[in-house]
Amino acid sequence: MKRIDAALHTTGEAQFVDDVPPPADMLHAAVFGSPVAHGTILMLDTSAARATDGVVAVLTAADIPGENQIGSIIQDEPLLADGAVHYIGQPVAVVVAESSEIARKGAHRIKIDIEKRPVITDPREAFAQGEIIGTPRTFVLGDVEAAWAKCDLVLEGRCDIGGQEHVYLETQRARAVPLEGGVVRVYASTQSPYAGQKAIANVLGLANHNVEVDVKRLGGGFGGKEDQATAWSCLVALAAWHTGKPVELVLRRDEDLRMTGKRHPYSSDFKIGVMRDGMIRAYEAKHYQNAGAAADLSTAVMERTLFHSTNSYFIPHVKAFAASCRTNLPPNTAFRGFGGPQGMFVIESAIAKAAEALGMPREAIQRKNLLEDGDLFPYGQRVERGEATRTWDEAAAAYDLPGLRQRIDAFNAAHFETKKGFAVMPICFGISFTTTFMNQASALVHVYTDGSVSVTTGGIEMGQGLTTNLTSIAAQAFGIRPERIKVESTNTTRVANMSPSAASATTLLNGNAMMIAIEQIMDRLKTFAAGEIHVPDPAKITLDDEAVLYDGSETGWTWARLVQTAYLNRIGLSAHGFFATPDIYFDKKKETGRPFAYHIYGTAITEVTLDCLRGVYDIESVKIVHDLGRSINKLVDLGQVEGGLAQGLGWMTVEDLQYNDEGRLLSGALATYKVPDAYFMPDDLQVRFLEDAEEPLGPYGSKAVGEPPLMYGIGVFFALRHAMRAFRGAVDLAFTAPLTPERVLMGLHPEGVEAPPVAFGAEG
Ligand code: MTE
Ligand code: LUZ
Ligand code: MOS
Repeated sequence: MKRIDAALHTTGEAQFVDDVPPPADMLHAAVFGSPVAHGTILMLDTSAARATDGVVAVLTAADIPGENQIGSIIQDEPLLADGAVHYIGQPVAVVVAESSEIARKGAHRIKIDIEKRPVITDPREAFAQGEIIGTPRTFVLGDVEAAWAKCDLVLEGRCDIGGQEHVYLETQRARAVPLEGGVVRVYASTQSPYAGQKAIANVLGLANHNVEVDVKRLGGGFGGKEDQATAWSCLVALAAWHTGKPVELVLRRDEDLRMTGKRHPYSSDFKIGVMRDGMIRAYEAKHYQNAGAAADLSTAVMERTLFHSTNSYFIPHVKAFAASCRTNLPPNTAFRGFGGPQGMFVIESAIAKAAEALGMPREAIQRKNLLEDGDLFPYGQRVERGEATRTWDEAAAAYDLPGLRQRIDAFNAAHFETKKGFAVMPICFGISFTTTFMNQASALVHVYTDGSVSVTTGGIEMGQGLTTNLTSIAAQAFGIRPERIKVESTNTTRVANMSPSAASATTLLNGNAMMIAIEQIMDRLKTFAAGEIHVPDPAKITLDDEAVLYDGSETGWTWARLVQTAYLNRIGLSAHGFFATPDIYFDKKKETGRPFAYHIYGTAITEVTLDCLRGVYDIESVKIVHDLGRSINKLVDLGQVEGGLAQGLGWMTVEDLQYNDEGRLLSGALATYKVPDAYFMPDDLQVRFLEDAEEPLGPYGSKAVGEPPLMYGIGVFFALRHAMRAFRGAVDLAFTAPLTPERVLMGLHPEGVEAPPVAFGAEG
C-alpha cells in the first residue's frame, strides 16, 4: 500500500491549518516578542499599535480572563510576559488586525522599556548560580567509587553538545473560531491536542468541554509541537474570545526560529574506567542540560538522557547525574530522541577516549561491552530479547566491517591530505513514555451501513505515516479493503484526554486502541452472523477480502451484506477502544523499575572522507541493520529510518545554533542555519531490516520506529574524528558537536589555519 497522503501532498490538495478557506470576517494576529533576554518590564505602551488603521485589538497579560499559565509539567511559564521577560522573543503582546501585515505593523509600534538583568546562556553557569529546574537526579548501578581503583585505566573528559532547530516545513500556526455559548474551536498544528485544550481552558477560564481542538495533519513536528504548539493555540483563542471573531496566527520562519525552543544543548563530564582487554568496568557522567527560560518538557527530556546514558552497553558500575539548568534562551523542548541522543553521545565519546588511550580500535571496545539478555540497565530493567549483538554482528558481516578497516587503513597510508574514517554506532532506545501514566490511548470507530468505516484516534499525522499505518491495521482487523477506511482528523470532542503523539509510540498506543474497538464491533457482528448463517461457533467466523468465511470456507455472505443486515437487526456498529501499555512502572524515589515496554536496537556503519587542508568532508556511506519488528508498511518505515538518520547527521555536523552572550540567536534564518540536503546525504545508504523480530505488543507484530534511527547519525562524529586522527593523531581533539567543517579545520590546525600544519609527508 502506498502512503495514503502521497497523492494529496503531491498535488498540493492536502490542507494545513491556513489552507482551509477562511471565514469572511477572520482576523489575523501577530506576536510582539521581548527584545531583551532578561529584565523587568518598566513600561509597555501599546497605544500607537492600537491607533494603527486596521488593528482591532492589542492584548497583554492583563487581558487574560483565566490564568496566565501554560506550563505543562511545572507551572512556570506565562502565556504573555507579566512584569518580567526571560528570553528574546518571549511573547509580550498579541496584535489582532484585519491582515497579518497590519498586525505586524502594529506590533512594530509597541514600545517597551526593560530594565536589563544579567543574562545566562551557559548551563554550567546556571547550575553554579543555583538556577535549576526541578531537582537534579542520579541513576546508580553497582559502586563506581569502589570500582575506579580496580580499573587498569581511568579517563576523564568533557562533551559540549549543540542544540538543534526542528525546521518543520510548516511553522507554528493556529486558527480559533468562536462558537455559540462561549465555546471555542481551535484548528491547530500540534502533536498534543489535549495539552492545547487544557491550556486554552485554563487561560480563558473555561471548562475543558467548552474548548475543541481539531488537528488534520502537521507539516512536521519532530517534537517541536509536542508542547510548544500550545502557546499559539492559546493566543488565537484569547484573541477570538476578546473580538468574537475567528482569528488566525501563522508564524513567519524568522519568528518561529527566534521564539520557539529547540533540542537541548548539553555540557557533560565523563569518567570511564576500562581494563586492558577493553572491558568497561565503570562509567560516570554528569549532564548539565541547557533548559532555556522555562521548564517545558526539560525534566522529562533530562530523565531520558539518564535512561540512555549507557546506550547499548552493559557496564557493571554506573553513576549518571543530570541537572536541568535555567538559562535565558527560549525554553528548549522535545526533539526526536528526547534527550537520549545527548546521553548516547557522551558514552560514545568516553569509549572513543578509552580506545585511543588503550590503542585499541573503538569498535573492539564497543563490541565487547554490548548488552546481552539478562543484563541490567542502570535503572533496574533487565534486557529481554535484546538485539545489540545480533544487529551488530549482522551489520559487521553484511557490510564487511573487517574489510572496511583494512581498506581505510590502506587508503590513509597512501594519502596525505585526504583521510578516511569510519565508525560503528549501535543504538538502544526504550519504547514508552517514561512518564508511565501517559502510555494510554483511545479510539472511536464507526461502521456505516454501506460498509464504509470512520476511525478517530488520539494520534496525530505529522508526516510519519500514522494514517497509512492505521488504515492498514484497520483493513486487516476488519478483513476489508483499505479504501473502506477513513481516518478522521484528531479531535478532542471525539477522543478525550489523549497523550501527545510522541515517544515513537503513536502507532503502538493508538493502533492498539483502534484494534480493541474493532474487536468489539467484530465480536458483535460475528455473534449476529452465526445466527443468520446457522453455524455453531462465532469464533470460527472470519473476514477475508470482504468475504465472510466459516472455518475458512465461503458462506456466501459479504461484508456489505453483513453490515446492512446487522443494522436492520439493531446491532451496534460503533465502538470506543482503550489501550494502556501493560507491565510498565517506575519508582522515581529509587530510580528503578521497568519503564519501557521494549527496546529498539540497531547498528550503523558510517564512512567519511575528509579534506584535511580545508576541513570539508563527505559522508560516503551509512549502512544500517535496524529492527522494525514485523513492519506494517516497509516504505513508510524506510522513510522514517532515512529521515531520522538525516536529522541525526545534521545535528552532529552542519546544524550550528549560535546565540551571543545577550541571548540573541545569531543563526536566526535558514541562510545561516544549515540543514543537510540531498547532496549532503551519503551516496551509499543501505538499510537492512532484522528478520524474525516480531513484537507481540505492537499491532501485527510491529515495532516503534520514529525516533531511534536519529541516533545512527552520532556515528558520523566518530568517523570524522577517526579521519582527523589519521591526519594528526597527536592533537587533542575536543568532543564538541556539531563537528562543522570550521571546527574540523581548527581542530586539525590548532596553531592557526594559515601556518602549514606539518612538513609534507611527516604523518600519515
Ligand atoms: N517523521 C515525520 N515525517 N515528521 C515528524 O514530525 N516526528 C518524529 C518521528 N518521525 C516526525 C517524524 C518524532 S519526534 C516522533 S516522536 C515520531 O515520529 C512520532 O510519531 P510515531 O509515534 O508515530 O513514531
Ligand atoms: N515525550 C514525553 C517524549 O513526554 N515523554 C517521553 O518519554 C518521550 N520520549 C520521547 C519523545 N517524547
Ligand atoms: Mo517526538 S521528540 O517524541 O515528538
